[in-house]
Amino acid sequence: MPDLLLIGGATDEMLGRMSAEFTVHALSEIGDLDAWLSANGASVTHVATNGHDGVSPQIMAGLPNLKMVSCYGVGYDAIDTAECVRRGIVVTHTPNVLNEEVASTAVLLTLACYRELLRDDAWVRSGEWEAKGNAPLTRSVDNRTIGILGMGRIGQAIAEKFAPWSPTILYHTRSEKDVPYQYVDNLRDMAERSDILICITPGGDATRHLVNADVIAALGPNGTLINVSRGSVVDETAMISALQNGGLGWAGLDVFEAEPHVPEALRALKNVVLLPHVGSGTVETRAAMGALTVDNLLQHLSDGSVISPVPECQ
Ligand code: NAP
Ligand code: 8YV
Repeated sequence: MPDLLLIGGATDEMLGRMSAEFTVHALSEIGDLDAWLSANGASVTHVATNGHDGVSPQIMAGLPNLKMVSCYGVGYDAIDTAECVRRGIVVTHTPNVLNEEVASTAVLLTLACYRELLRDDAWVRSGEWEAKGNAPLTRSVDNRTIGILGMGRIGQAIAEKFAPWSPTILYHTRSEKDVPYQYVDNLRDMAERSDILICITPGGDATRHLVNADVIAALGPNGTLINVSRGSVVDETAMISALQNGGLGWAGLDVFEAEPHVPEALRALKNVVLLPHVGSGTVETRAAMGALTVDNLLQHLSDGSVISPVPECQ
């Protein structure tokens, strides 16, 4: 059977299907990686990885006959696709099957910020309700202006998911899309016009710190920043200082610049809701992502084609 290197975890279902067709080598069980790559690297033709771990330069270099990388996740900024294209390695990912889940996470974070979910939960648990009476009022999410940075598969799902709250939807991307929302060609202008700014672009160099101190200042003291894209899209240092000094009202964050490290200064703030990168993290959606990850591997093995290549490999 051909050899597959598994980077990161996999569900039992994924492992079962992969093991039926490949000899699976789990990176987590390899002690001396250099020695292992020298002894076995040449026989590995397939890699299964995820959006966090990607494929390190050491592993890329140690697998001279690699033919395919299947990524469990739609974001693939941790994979050097330019190098894969140069070497003729096909890269696949898992678009679409997670759109609705990540959109739900964006709505969840927005509602949690606006309705002070964490503060009010603590109000009940701590006994403040009995001791001090009713909790202070919160703000309504209804009829807000929502600026969406990134209007691809998930951005569109987010816009649709917010419909019951009757928002005005603006969006910013590099090129205008055929969608029923208002395009704003300047991100700072969009932030200035928005109550809520939601980030849902890919990560990587092209989007690094798009949301900088200037954009955050434009969103302002009554603004809410939601990030479900990649931590690198937001200047975390600028965001933290704005949240500390009242320059930015609230933030709902699923992603961080140096995951899983989250700065203590951010953890200490009351005006943030923090999630451990679980935008797609439900049993149902992860099963669909896992199925597509393995379907891509098995199809490539059977006839050399794949179902969902990344754009660079199409
Ligand atoms: P997609 O369909 O490719 O959409 C990406 C959007 O971003 C496009 O509208 C694109 O438009 C825009 N964009 C790209 N570069 C930009 C730039 N420099 N400035 C402004 N806009 C830019 O991708 P998707 O499927 O919606 O996924 C988006 C990202 O969400 C993924 O890559 C991943 O990083 C993240 N994600 C996070 C989670 C989570 O668990 N939190 C889960 C899934 C996905 P233009 O090309 O016209 O600019
Ligand atoms: C996953 C994601 O958490 O798809 C993505 O881009 O960020 C998430 O769905 C991740 O990729 C799984 O490792």
